[in-house]
Amino acid sequence: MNQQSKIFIAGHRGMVGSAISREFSKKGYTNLLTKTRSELDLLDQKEVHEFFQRESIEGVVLCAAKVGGILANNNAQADFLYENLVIATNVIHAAAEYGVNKLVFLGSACIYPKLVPQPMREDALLTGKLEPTNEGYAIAKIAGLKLCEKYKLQYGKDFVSVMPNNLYGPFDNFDLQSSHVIPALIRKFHEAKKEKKKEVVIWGSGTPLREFLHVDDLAEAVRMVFEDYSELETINVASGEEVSIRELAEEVQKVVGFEGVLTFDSSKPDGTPRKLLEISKINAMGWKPSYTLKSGLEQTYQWALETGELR
Ligand code: GFB
Repeated sequence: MNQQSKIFIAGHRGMVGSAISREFSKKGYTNLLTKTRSELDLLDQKEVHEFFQRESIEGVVLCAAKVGGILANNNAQADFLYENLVIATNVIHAAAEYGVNKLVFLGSACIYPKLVPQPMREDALLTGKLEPTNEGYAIAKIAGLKLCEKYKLQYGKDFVSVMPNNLYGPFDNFDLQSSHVIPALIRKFHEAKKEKKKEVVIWGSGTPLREFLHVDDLAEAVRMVFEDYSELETINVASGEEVSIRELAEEVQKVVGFEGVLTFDSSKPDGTPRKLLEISKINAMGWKPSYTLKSGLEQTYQWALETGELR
Protein backbone atom coordinates (compact mmCIF):
# COMPACT_ATOMS: atom_id res chain seq x y z
CA MET A 1 0.00 0.00 0.00
CA ASN A 2 1.30 3.45 -0.88
CA GLN A 3 -0.01 6.93 -1.61
CA GLN A 4 -0.98 5.95 -5.16
CA SER A 5 -3.02 2.94 -3.96
CA LYS A 6 -6.73 3.04 -4.78
CA ILE A 7 -8.59 3.67 -1.52
CA PHE A 8 -12.37 3.65 -1.26
CA ILE A 9 -13.71 6.09 1.35
CA ALA A 10 -17.26 4.81 1.98
CA GLY A 11 -19.45 7.62 3.30
CA HIS A 12 -17.36 10.59 2.10
CA ARG A 13 -20.28 13.01 2.24
CA GLY A 14 -20.80 12.63 6.00
CA MET A 15 -18.98 14.46 8.77
CA VAL A 16 -16.53 11.59 9.38
CA GLY A 17 -15.98 10.55 5.77
CA SER A 18 -15.38 14.11 4.59
CA ALA A 19 -12.81 14.68 7.34
CA ILE A 20 -11.06 11.41 6.46
CA SER A 21 -10.99 12.36 2.76
CA ARG A 22 -9.40 15.72 3.65
CA GLU A 23 -6.83 14.03 5.90
CA PHE A 24 -5.79 11.43 3.29
CA SER A 25 -5.55 14.10 0.57
CA LYS A 26 -3.49 16.34 2.86
CA LYS A 27 -1.08 13.45 3.45
CA GLY A 28 -0.55 12.92 -0.28
CA TYR A 29 -2.95 10.08 -1.12
CA THR A 30 -3.86 10.77 -4.74
CA ASN A 31 -6.18 7.90 -5.67
CA LEU A 32 -9.20 8.21 -3.37
CA LEU A 33 -12.38 6.66 -4.70
CA THR A 34 -15.72 8.06 -3.54
CA LYS A 35 -19.32 7.37 -4.57
CA THR A 36 -22.52 9.21 -3.74
CA ARG A 37 -25.54 7.23 -2.56
CA SER A 38 -27.20 7.52 -5.97
CA GLU A 39 -24.06 6.19 -7.70
CA LEU A 40 -23.64 3.25 -5.29
CA ASP A 41 -26.25 2.02 -2.84
CA LEU A 42 -24.32 0.32 -0.03
CA LEU A 43 -27.54 -1.40 1.09
CA ASP A 44 -27.62 -3.29 -2.22
CA GLN A 45 -25.44 -6.37 -2.00
CA LYS A 46 -25.31 -7.00 -5.75
CA GLU A 47 -24.31 -3.41 -6.55
CA VAL A 48 -21.61 -3.47 -3.88
CA HIS A 49 -20.14 -6.75 -5.13
CA GLU A 50 -20.11 -5.60 -8.76
CA PHE A 51 -18.46 -2.35 -7.69
CA PHE A 52 -15.64 -4.13 -5.83
CA GLN A 53 -15.21 -6.64 -8.67
CA ARG A 54 -14.89 -3.79 -11.21
CA GLU A 55 -12.70 -1.33 -9.34
CA SER A 56 -9.59 -3.26 -8.07
CA ILE A 57 -9.72 -1.44 -4.73
CA GLU A 58 -6.66 -1.81 -2.47
CA GLY A 59 -7.81 -0.10 0.72
CA VAL A 60 -11.15 0.78 2.32
CA VAL A 61 -12.17 3.17 5.08
CA LEU A 62 -15.75 2.29 6.01
CA CYS A 63 -17.43 5.29 7.58
CA ALA A 64 -20.78 5.09 5.78
CA ALA A 65 -23.44 4.58 8.43
CA LYS A 66 -26.87 5.60 9.61
CA VAL A 67 -26.08 7.82 12.59
CA GLY A 68 -27.99 10.09 14.94
CA GLY A 69 -28.33 11.43 18.44
CA ILE A 70 -29.97 9.82 21.42
CA LEU A 71 -33.59 10.44 20.34
CA ALA A 72 -33.14 9.32 16.72
CA ASN A 73 -31.35 6.17 17.89
CA ASN A 74 -33.98 5.39 20.49
CA ASN A 75 -36.97 5.95 18.20
CA ALA A 76 -35.68 4.09 15.14
CA GLN A 77 -33.79 1.11 16.53
CA ALA A 78 -34.85 -1.24 13.72
CA ASP A 79 -33.56 1.15 11.04
CA PHE A 80 -30.28 1.77 12.87
CA LEU A 81 -29.73 -1.97 13.38
CA TYR A 82 -30.75 -3.05 9.87
CA GLU A 83 -29.01 -0.38 7.79
CA ASN A 84 -25.75 -0.49 9.70
CA LEU A 85 -25.66 -4.30 9.67
CA VAL A 86 -26.29 -4.45 5.92
CA ILE A 87 -23.69 -1.79 5.09
CA ALA A 88 -21.09 -3.58 7.22
CA THR A 89 -21.78 -7.06 5.83
CA ASN A 90 -21.97 -5.90 2.19
CA VAL A 91 -18.78 -3.85 2.25
CA ILE A 92 -16.61 -6.04 4.49
CA HIS A 93 -17.53 -9.25 2.66
CA ALA A 94 -17.04 -7.73 -0.81
CA ALA A 95 -13.68 -6.28 0.30
CA ALA A 96 -12.58 -9.74 1.42
CA GLU A 97 -13.82 -11.39 -1.80
CA TYR A 98 -12.15 -8.95 -4.18
CA GLY A 99 -8.64 -8.64 -2.78
CA VAL A 100 -8.70 -5.49 -0.61
CA ASN A 101 -5.43 -5.35 1.35
CA LYS A 102 -6.52 -3.10 4.21
CA LEU A 103 -9.87 -2.09 5.66
CA VAL A 104 -10.65 0.21 8.59
CA PHE A 105 -14.18 0.00 10.01
CA LEU A 106 -15.56 2.89 12.05
CA GLY A 107 -17.68 2.02 15.10
CA SER A 108 -18.69 3.87 18.24
CA ALA A 109 -18.06 3.88 21.99
CA CYS A 110 -21.65 2.74 22.56
CA ILE A 111 -20.51 -0.84 21.74
CA TYR A 112 -19.27 -1.12 25.35
CA PRO A 113 -21.62 -2.17 28.15
CA LYS A 114 -23.58 0.55 29.94
CA LEU A 115 -22.14 -0.08 33.40
CA VAL A 116 -18.52 -0.96 32.82
CA PRO A 117 -15.41 0.28 34.69
CA GLN A 118 -14.30 3.70 33.35
CA PRO A 119 -12.31 4.57 31.34
CA MET A 120 -13.53 1.77 29.07
CA ARG A 121 -10.81 -0.52 27.78
CA GLU A 122 -11.00 -2.31 24.47
CA ASP A 123 -11.29 -5.65 26.29
CA ALA A 124 -14.50 -4.52 28.05
CA LEU A 125 -16.40 -5.50 24.90
CA LEU A 126 -19.25 -7.98 25.55
CA THR A 127 -18.78 -8.04 29.31
CA GLY A 128 -22.28 -6.71 30.11
CA LYS A 129 -25.61 -5.29 28.92
CA LEU A 130 -25.74 -2.39 26.45
CA GLU A 131 -27.29 1.04 26.97
CA PRO A 132 -30.92 0.52 25.81
CA THR A 133 -31.33 3.87 23.94
CA ASN A 134 -28.78 2.80 21.30
CA GLU A 135 -28.84 -0.99 21.48
CA GLY A 136 -29.77 -1.44 17.79
CA TYR A 137 -26.93 0.78 16.58
CA ALA A 138 -24.44 -0.78 19.01
CA ILE A 139 -25.29 -4.37 17.98
CA ALA A 140 -24.68 -3.46 14.31
CA LYS A 141 -21.33 -1.87 15.19
CA ILE A 142 -20.31 -4.89 17.28
CA ALA A 143 -21.20 -7.11 14.31
CA GLY A 144 -19.00 -4.98 12.02
CA LEU A 145 -16.11 -5.15 14.47
CA LYS A 146 -16.51 -8.93 14.73
CA LEU A 147 -16.65 -9.31 10.94
CA CYS A 148 -13.24 -7.59 10.71
CA GLU A 149 -11.88 -9.79 13.49
CA LYS A 150 -13.24 -13.03 12.00
CA TYR A 151 -12.09 -12.28 8.43
CA LYS A 152 -8.64 -11.62 9.87
CA LEU A 153 -8.66 -14.89 11.83
CA GLN A 154 -10.14 -17.12 9.14
CA TYR A 155 -8.72 -15.54 5.97
CA GLY A 156 -5.74 -13.49 7.19
CA LYS A 157 -7.26 -10.17 6.06
CA ASP A 158 -5.78 -6.95 7.43
CA PHE A 159 -9.20 -5.62 8.51
CA VAL A 160 -9.28 -3.54 11.70
CA SER A 161 -11.80 -1.40 13.59
CA VAL A 162 -11.69 1.96 15.36
CA MET A 163 -14.07 2.98 18.16
CA PRO A 164 -14.35 6.75 18.60
CA ASN A 165 -16.21 8.59 21.32
CA ASN A 166 -18.78 11.33 20.59
CA LEU A 167 -17.66 13.30 17.52
CA TYR A 168 -18.45 16.79 16.26
CA GLY A 169 -17.20 19.27 13.68
CA PRO A 170 -17.83 20.55 10.13
CA PHE A 171 -20.59 18.80 8.13
CA ASP A 172 -22.28 17.55 11.29
CA ASN A 173 -26.08 17.22 11.30
CA PHE A 174 -27.60 20.35 12.91
CA ASP A 175 -31.23 19.15 12.87
CA LEU A 176 -32.65 19.46 16.39
CA GLN A 177 -34.60 16.19 16.33
CA SER A 178 -31.96 13.86 14.90
CA SER A 179 -28.60 15.46 15.79
CA HIS A 180 -26.12 14.76 18.54
CA VAL A 181 -25.84 17.12 21.49
CA ILE A 182 -23.12 19.53 20.23
CA PRO A 183 -24.72 20.66 16.95
CA ALA A 184 -28.10 20.78 18.73
CA LEU A 185 -26.74 23.08 21.44
CA ILE A 186 -24.89 25.28 18.95
CA ARG A 187 -28.14 25.74 17.01
CA LYS A 188 -30.27 26.28 20.13
CA PHE A 189 -27.94 28.94 21.58
CA HIS A 190 -27.43 30.63 18.22
CA GLU A 191 -31.17 30.90 17.57
CA ALA A 192 -31.94 31.98 21.14
CA LYS A 193 -29.31 34.73 20.89
CA LYS A 194 -30.68 35.93 17.56
CA GLU A 195 -34.28 35.89 18.78
CA LYS A 196 -33.31 37.43 22.15
CA LYS A 197 -34.86 34.52 24.09
CA LYS A 198 -34.41 34.28 27.84
CA GLU A 199 -33.84 30.52 28.15
CA VAL A 200 -32.48 27.50 26.33
CA VAL A 201 -33.81 24.01 27.08
CA ILE A 202 -31.26 21.22 27.52
CA TRP A 203 -32.48 17.62 27.28
CA GLY A 204 -32.18 15.36 30.32
CA SER A 205 -30.67 16.17 33.71
CA GLY A 206 -27.36 17.69 32.58
CA THR A 207 -25.45 15.15 34.70
CA PRO A 208 -24.37 12.54 32.09
CA LEU A 209 -20.64 12.61 31.43
CA ARG A 210 -19.37 12.58 27.86
CA GLU A 211 -16.08 12.91 26.02
CA PHE A 212 -16.03 14.81 22.72
CA LEU A 213 -13.54 14.64 19.86
CA HIS A 214 -13.22 17.01 16.90
CA VAL A 215 -13.65 15.02 13.69
CA ASP A 216 -10.34 16.28 12.20
CA ASP A 217 -8.50 14.74 15.15
CA LEU A 218 -10.35 11.46 14.59
CA ALA A 219 -9.42 11.58 10.89
CA GLU A 220 -5.73 11.80 11.74
CA ALA A 221 -6.03 8.79 14.07
CA VAL A 222 -7.88 6.79 11.39
CA ARG A 223 -5.13 7.55 8.85
CA MET A 224 -2.49 6.38 11.34
CA VAL A 225 -4.47 3.19 12.05
CA PHE A 226 -4.85 2.62 8.30
CA GLU A 227 -1.08 2.91 7.87
CA ASP A 228 0.25 1.23 11.03
CA TYR A 229 -2.28 -0.79 13.04
CA SER A 230 -3.01 -4.44 12.31
CA GLU A 231 -4.02 -5.97 15.64
CA LEU A 232 -7.04 -8.20 16.13
CA GLU A 233 -8.47 -6.08 18.94
CA THR A 234 -10.32 -2.84 18.14
CA ILE A 235 -8.67 0.48 19.04
CA ASN A 236 -10.33 3.35 20.94
CA VAL A 237 -9.91 6.98 19.84
CA ALA A 238 -11.02 9.84 22.10
CA SER A 239 -9.91 13.11 23.62
CA GLY A 240 -9.43 12.09 27.26
CA GLU A 241 -11.31 15.28 28.23
CA GLU A 242 -14.53 14.47 30.14
CA VAL A 243 -17.37 16.97 30.77
CA SER A 244 -20.92 16.84 32.08
CA ILE A 245 -23.71 17.86 29.69
CA ARG A 246 -24.28 20.92 31.91
CA GLU A 247 -20.61 21.94 31.61
CA LEU A 248 -20.75 21.36 27.86
CA ALA A 249 -23.87 23.53 27.59
CA GLU A 250 -22.14 26.32 29.54
CA GLU A 251 -19.11 26.09 27.23
CA VAL A 252 -21.28 26.26 24.08
CA GLN A 253 -23.21 29.15 25.63
CA LYS A 254 -19.93 31.09 26.03
CA VAL A 255 -18.69 30.29 22.53
CA VAL A 256 -21.98 31.41 20.95
CA GLY A 257 -22.43 34.36 23.32
CA PHE A 258 -25.95 33.67 24.67
CA GLU A 259 -26.80 35.56 27.85
CA GLY A 260 -30.00 33.86 29.12
CA VAL A 261 -30.48 30.90 31.43
CA LEU A 262 -30.37 27.12 30.98
CA THR A 263 -33.29 24.87 31.91
CA PHE A 264 -33.36 21.07 31.92
CA ASP A 265 -36.10 18.91 30.38
CA SER A 266 -36.25 15.69 32.39
CA SER A 267 -38.80 14.14 30.03
CA LYS A 268 -35.92 13.56 27.57
CA PRO A 269 -33.53 10.62 28.09
CA ASP A 270 -30.08 10.98 29.66
CA GLY A 271 -28.71 7.87 28.01
CA THR A 272 -25.65 6.22 29.43
CA PRO A 273 -24.43 7.93 32.66
CA ARG A 274 -20.73 7.98 31.72
CA LYS A 275 -18.80 7.14 28.55
CA LEU A 276 -15.05 7.70 28.81
CA LEU A 277 -12.66 5.69 26.65
CA GLU A 278 -9.29 4.30 27.66
CA ILE A 279 -6.91 5.58 24.98
CA SER A 280 -3.43 4.34 25.84
CA LYS A 281 -3.21 2.19 22.68
CA ILE A 282 -3.79 5.09 20.26
CA ASN A 283 -1.61 7.39 22.38
CA ALA A 284 1.21 4.83 22.18
CA MET A 285 1.06 5.21 18.38
CA GLY A 286 2.03 8.86 18.85
CA TRP A 287 -1.46 10.34 18.36
CA LYS A 288 -2.98 13.04 20.47
CA PRO A 289 -5.76 15.49 19.61
CA SER A 290 -4.88 19.01 18.51
CA TYR A 291 -8.23 20.63 19.41
CA THR A 292 -9.39 21.37 22.95
CA LEU A 293 -13.15 21.31 23.51
CA LYS A 294 -13.17 25.13 23.47
CA SER A 295 -11.14 25.54 20.26
CA GLY A 296 -13.13 22.77 18.55
CA LEU A 297 -16.45 24.37 19.46
CA GLU A 298 -15.23 27.75 18.20
CA GLN A 299 -14.07 26.23 14.91
CA THR A 300 -17.36 24.36 14.42
CA TYR A 301 -19.53 27.41 15.22
CA GLN A 302 -17.46 29.49 12.81
CA TRP A 303 -17.88 26.82 10.13
CA ALA A 304 -21.66 26.75 10.66
CA LEU A 305 -21.86 30.53 10.29
CA GLU A 306 -19.58 30.74 7.25
CA THR A 307 -21.29 27.93 5.35
CA GLY A 308 -24.82 29.18 6.08
CA GLU A 309 -25.66 26.04 8.11
CA LEU A 310 -26.80 28.56 10.74
CA ARG A 311 -28.25 31.89 9.72
O1 GFB B 1 -25.17 13.47 21.68
P1 GFB B 1 -26.25 12.59 22.19
O2 GFB B 1 -27.51 12.57 21.43
O3 GFB B 1 -25.62 11.15 22.28
O4 GFB B 1 -26.63 13.04 23.70
P2 GFB B 1 -25.33 9.97 23.33
C1 GFB B 1 -25.68 13.20 24.71
C2 GFB B 1 -26.34 13.73 25.96
O5 GFB B 1 -26.71 15.10 25.74
C3 GFB B 1 -27.61 12.99 26.40
C4 GFB B 1 -28.04 15.30 26.19
O6 GFB B 1 -27.61 12.86 27.80
C5 GFB B 1 -28.71 13.96 25.95
O7 GFB B 1 -29.91 13.84 26.72
N1 GFB B 1 -28.65 16.44 25.47
C6 GFB B 1 -28.98 17.64 26.03
C7 GFB B 1 -28.99 16.50 24.17
N2 GFB B 1 -29.57 18.43 25.15
C8 GFB B 1 -29.58 17.76 23.96
C9 GFB B 1 -30.06 18.08 22.65
O8 GFB B 1 -30.60 19.15 22.39
N3 GFB B 1 -29.86 17.13 21.68
C10 GFB B 1 -29.26 15.91 21.95
N4 GFB B 1 -29.10 15.04 20.94
N5 GFB B 1 -28.84 15.59 23.19
C11 GFB B 1 -25.41 8.63 21.11
C12 GFB B 1 -25.89 7.27 20.69
O9 GFB B 1 -25.67 8.71 22.45
O10 GFB B 1 -24.01 8.79 20.93
C13 GFB B 1 -25.32 6.80 19.45
O11 GFB B 1 -27.32 7.28 20.67
C14 GFB B 1 -23.86 7.15 19.22
O12 GFB B 1 -25.45 5.42 19.39
C15 GFB B 1 -23.50 8.53 19.68
O13 GFB B 1 -23.01 6.21 19.87
C16 GFB B 1 -22.03 8.83 19.64
O14 GFB B 1 -23.92 10.03 23.72
O15 GFB B 1 -26.28 9.91 24.47
